[in-house]
This record gives sequence, structure tokens and C-alpha cells, in this order.
Amino acid sequence: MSGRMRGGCLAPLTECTTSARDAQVAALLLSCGLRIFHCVIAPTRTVSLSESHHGEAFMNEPLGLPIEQESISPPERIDLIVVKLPFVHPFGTSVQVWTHKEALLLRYEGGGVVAWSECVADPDPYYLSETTGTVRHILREFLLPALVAGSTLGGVMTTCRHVRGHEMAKATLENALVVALALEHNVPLHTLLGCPERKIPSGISIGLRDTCAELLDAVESAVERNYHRVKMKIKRGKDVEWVRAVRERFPDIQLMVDANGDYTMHDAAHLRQLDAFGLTMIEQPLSYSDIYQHSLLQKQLRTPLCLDECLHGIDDVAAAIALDACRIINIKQGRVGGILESIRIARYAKDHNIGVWSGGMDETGIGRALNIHLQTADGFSLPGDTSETRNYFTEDIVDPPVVLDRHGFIGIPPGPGLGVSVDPDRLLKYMIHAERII
Ligand code: OSB
Ligand code: MG
Repeated sequence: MSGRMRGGCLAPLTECTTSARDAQVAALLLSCGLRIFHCVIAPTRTVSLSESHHGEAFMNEPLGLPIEQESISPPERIDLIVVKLPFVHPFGTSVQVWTHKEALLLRYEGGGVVAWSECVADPDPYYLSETTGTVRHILREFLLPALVAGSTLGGVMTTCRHVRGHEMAKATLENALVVALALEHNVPLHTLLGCPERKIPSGISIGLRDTCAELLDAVESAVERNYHRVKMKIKRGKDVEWVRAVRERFPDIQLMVDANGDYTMHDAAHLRQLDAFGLTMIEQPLSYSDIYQHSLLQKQLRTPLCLDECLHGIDDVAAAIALDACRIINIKQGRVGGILESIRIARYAKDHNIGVWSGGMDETGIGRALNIHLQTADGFSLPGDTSETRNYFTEDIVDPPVVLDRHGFIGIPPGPGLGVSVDPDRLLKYMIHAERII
């Protein structure tokens, strides 16, 4: 790591061209002393489009967006970088407490632009089964080889669908390609997606706290900052009484709970008590892999259920809606394989009168910016888990940070692509691994 980098005298790294800033990051990756692997992309692993269309199910149909026809510029360089940033407050769910955000980033250089994407996987399998380790493996061995000369975006992603599961890995590649296209066209990502600019409502996800008093303090500060809705994590033993306390103190806020799968149908009578508090929804009360039992539970509750962990693509969403397993869905673009599948799901849900919001994974500013652009798409009808940078990090790796306006809205970062730029000093400060693929 060079003294120059530490000095902070470099101009911020712009996304939109292969500028001096990008060259600095490239030089930094080579000079940082971390392990850098080189591996050869094997184009022989791809499957032709006509072959891949044979016998496909609903999930594998093309989306029909014009950008799927766009040609991908061949990558000149691809790096996988892992950063680890401390949270300002540990983030707890019913399953795990995270003290840091460890995120895999993909840096894609080609066609005269540098595009970044952030994978939503954690280093551990305590949200879903994918991890930063499995994503690196799947990207290197199976997804990046789909990048062959002359491919369209749709063609690459169709080839990638031959890989079963691994939605977070697929999303990491797809999002990088989509951002690269936006940069090549010199337009903001939402414009490339055909979505007009709009202000994005905010929502905050408050992790499990040790005491109810601490939870009340956290809710109070969110209400003071004008968040449009507040989500509190619950688990067995920290649920009905804690919700009652929050509701008594804040009778008018849009309030919801997220159990991350902590309950079973044996808890149905207990969960029915939550109907008394006017919650906007109860998110994933039952197992991370269940849809059917949620449909049984929904019949016993007035409060709408919202599904998160168990929805991995439009087929799961269609099943959940057909079974009346939920009235609202949380779309995490990483969990469903990327921004294009997210747009398709939002449209489908809207057509079926199902509320939609954009979930978060405590992302750095790269993933956060993508989620903001995504929420301009048709169908996103409810405030999501998109909150200010300062809730997570004292400093982030990108500029500008996400802030709320006076009315609790979030603006779309201006400029081409994601509209945020990676700061080389902070990237270096938080980088724990770098691997050059091409
Ligand atoms: O269930 O939505 C979840 C974070 C990590 C894992 C799972 C979840 C969450 C969040 C945080 O709720 C949402 C955010 O603020 O980004
Ligand atoms: Mg959730």
C-alpha cells in the first residue's frame, strides 16, 4: 500500500470512464500485497442460446426488456475484492449477530468503463446458504466463463441459468453488466431500465436489541429522522411484549416485524396476538425454506404476511401468491438473481395486487445505490429497507453517502451508472482480499 494512497490526495474514483482514478485502483490492487490469482476464462463452457431455451420453465423465460438485447463489451479486467467494514451498531436477527459488513465486490473493466457490483452474501450461511466463499467459487468456475465475445446481456444470463441456485452469485455478475451498460450509454441506471426518476421512501430495519428500552431508543431516533416505516426484528421471547411497548409509545408509525424464520406452526396462537398492534406486516415468521405453512398461517392472521428468505425467483413468488402464503413480498435483488428478475417479480406481484418493497442486506454504498435505482421500477409500492449510510457505517467506501431529506425521502444519486464513486483510500483501508480473474 503506497503512501500516496494513504495521503488522501487522490481525486475520487469516477465510475464513468477508465480514468486516472480507475488506474489508481488497478495499481492499488496489484500493489497491496494481497494474494492475487490469475485464472483463464474458459469460453468452451457456454451453452448456445437456442439450446438453453429448450424446455424452459416460467423462471427461465426472457424478461423482454430492451437491455437484454444489448451486447456486452468484453471484459478487459475483472477483480473480486472483499471488504470488511465495522458496523456502528452490531446487527442482530433471530439467527445471528453481525459486527461487521463483509462484502464481496466485483470490479468490471471493459468497453471504456469501470463498473462495480456488490454481492449480498455474508461470509457465513446464517441468512441463506450462499457465502462470499461459495459466490467466489461459482463466479470463477461457472458464471464468468459465460462472458464470451459477442454475447448479449440476455445471452449471458440465460447461460448462467444453467447453474442451479446461487442467485447471489448470478446477481453479482448481472448487476455489474447492467451498470457497465448504463455507464457505456452515459445514463443513470434507472434510465437504462426505462424507469423515471422519483424520490424513494425510506425504511429502517432495527436489529434485535438486548433490552426493550434500547429498542425504544432506536425507534425514537428513527421516528425523529422521519423514516416512513420502522421494522423491528423479533424472535421467540422478544416479540409480543416488545411490539406492545413500541406501539404504545408510537401509536401512529408504520410498524412491522421480521422474525427471520424463528417460529413454527406451533406458535400460531402466540403470533395471533400480533394482530392487536396494527402492524403493516409480519415478515418471514416461519422457516427460511417454507412457503406452504405460511399459507396456513396467513389464514389464521389478519396481519399481512411478507415473505423474504423463501423467495428465490419468480416461480417461488408465483407459488406463494397462488397459495395465498403472503400479501406482500420483500424483493432482495441479490436473493432473486439480480436487478432484472427483481423488475419482473415486481411487475408480476403488482398484477396480482401484492405489495412489494426492496429489502436490504446492510450493503455498502455500492449495493445500496443499486437498491435505490431498483425502487424506481413499476410495482415497488411500499417503503423498503433502504436507510441512511450513517445507520451502518461511520465511513463508507463510496461517495456520496445516502441521506434522508427533511421529509424522509432518499434521492437517486445523480450521474451515470449507480451515481456513486468508490474512494480508493477507503477501499484500501477496508479491503481484506483481492483476486484478479482476468
Ligand atoms: O431479513 O431483511 C432481513 C439484514 C441481514 C440479513 C437479513 C435481513 C437484514 C435486514 C437489514 O433486515 C436490512 C438493511 O437495513 O439493509
Ligand atoms: Mg427479512
